[in-house]
Amino acid sequence: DSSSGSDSGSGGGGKKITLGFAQVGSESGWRTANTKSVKAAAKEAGYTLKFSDAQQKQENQISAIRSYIAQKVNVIAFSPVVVTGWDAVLKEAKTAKIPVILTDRSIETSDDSLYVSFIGSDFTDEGRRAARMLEKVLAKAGHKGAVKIAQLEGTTGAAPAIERAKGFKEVMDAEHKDDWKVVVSQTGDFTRAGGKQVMAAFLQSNPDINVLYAHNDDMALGAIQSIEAAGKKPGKDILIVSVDGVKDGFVAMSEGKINAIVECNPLLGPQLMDLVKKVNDGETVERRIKTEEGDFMQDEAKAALPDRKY
Ligand code: GYE
Repeated sequence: DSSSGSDSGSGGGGKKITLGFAQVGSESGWRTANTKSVKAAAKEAGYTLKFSDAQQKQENQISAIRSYIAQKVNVIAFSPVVVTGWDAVLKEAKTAKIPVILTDRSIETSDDSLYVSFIGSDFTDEGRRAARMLEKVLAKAGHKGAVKIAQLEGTTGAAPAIERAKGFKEVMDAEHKDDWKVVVSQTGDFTRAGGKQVMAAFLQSNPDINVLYAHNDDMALGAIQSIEAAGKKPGKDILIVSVDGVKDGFVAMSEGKINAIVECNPLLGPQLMDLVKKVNDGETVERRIKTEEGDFMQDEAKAALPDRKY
């Protein structure tokens, strides 16, 4: 290929790039699609990919990153399960001169030099968009009176859980203080099983809930099972807004069981591989790369379903 002849040691050039990718886990449909996208794009780009699944445990991700450092990969990318506690291992990567890219989720650190770029969605904005979708859903349902919201939070300490709650609350506090109230809020760990279990408990303690805001589709799908088991109609007795837009979410929406979905795109692979190449070549890259997304109401679900890519 045309890039040959520029081999400059570990800097890349004609050499095959080795990328170490430390994935969060396989907790949701979103994650499955994200993993597929990363693997396919690495293959397409001709990189050697070292991939690990941390099963939603930070200590597993830290060991995976350490092993990538020991193996002297060219670039490390990872999707941090929680926001805090990364400085030590990222300093080790820095000392070893291995650039780190954050994908999907962000971290909290006082040292900005510990990663070169962060590619992924704006979760606070997704929270705001979820509140805006709820406004539309309530108007469409002709809902009158108190809005008693149950919130299924994502993994405790994870950026999407913190920020999706924050963005939603921002709109609620600013514009709906008198009529909306989050009456129960708990983590369902972004899983179907978690959503099902926590929703069952919510319905026991607060049988008058009339809205569910779920931080992802999988928890909404689990919750739907508990709502039905309690003899209620999801999408009618309990209006549901969730985030992601995975296929199963769209199916439930086309069946009238979810009222609106805020899209969060997991197909980050191709953009990530471009970024890896630039970083490996020593180019300066954008510090923050945001993904473009849409919002969907129930009446758009059927038409959109055949075109869903994940
Ligand atoms: O929304 C959820 C997944 O970090 C954006 O993680 C991601 C979230 C996604 O488990 O389904």
